[in-house]
Amino acid sequence: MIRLHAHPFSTFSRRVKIAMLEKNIPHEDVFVDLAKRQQRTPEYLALNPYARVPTLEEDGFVLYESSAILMYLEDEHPEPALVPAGAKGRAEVDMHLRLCDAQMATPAGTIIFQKRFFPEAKWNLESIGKASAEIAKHLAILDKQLEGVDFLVHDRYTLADIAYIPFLHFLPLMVDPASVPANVARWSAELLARPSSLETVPGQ
Ligand SMILES: N[C@@H](CCC(=O)N[C@@H](CS)C(=O)NCC(=O)O)C(=O)O
Repeated sequence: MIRLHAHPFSTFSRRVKIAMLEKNIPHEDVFVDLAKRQQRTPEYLALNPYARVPTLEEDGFVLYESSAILMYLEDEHPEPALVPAGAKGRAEVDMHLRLCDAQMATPAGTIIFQKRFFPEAKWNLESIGKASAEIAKHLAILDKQLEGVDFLVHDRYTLADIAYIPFLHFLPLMVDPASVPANVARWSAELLARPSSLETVPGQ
């Protein structure tokens, strides 16, 4: 049985949880209380020495880094496929996973963390403004890639889209909603409306 060590507010945990729901993979959720710094207990550090969630555990096999976990789940539970068959489709999904982490997750983290967990008086507006500009630049690139298609890779719902869902959820916190380009807005609305997205909406 798979155990998924995660936190419901964690964007990286949410993408794994969504893939597991889409693939209907039986698993046990293990809540890691980040607020109580449970990720730093000796027991958790023995599993994941980087003290982060998510971590997947399956019969003594331990894996962390959400993108690696997503690819492992795809290989072990290929139906329904969330990666197109063949080297090119797989490489394109991999490319988008990396770009999501490099161009979206990093600046998104700067904004989401401050706006969700700190009072407004403590926000660092300079870092938020810089992160927001980086995200806007990335959204413009995604918008071109989404011209005339519903999804990022081969016009099919894949892990590439799933990786973005937790960040798209917070788009209104990160950029002026009126400035979100049309194709990204359409894509985001479709992704966020899926049952697996609705089931994993983070609380307040
Ligand atoms: N690259 C990692 C990032 C994981 C990550 O940063 N997780 C955050 C929560 S979203 C975390 O565990 N933070 C705990 C901490 O920094 O103490 C992945 O893809 O899994």
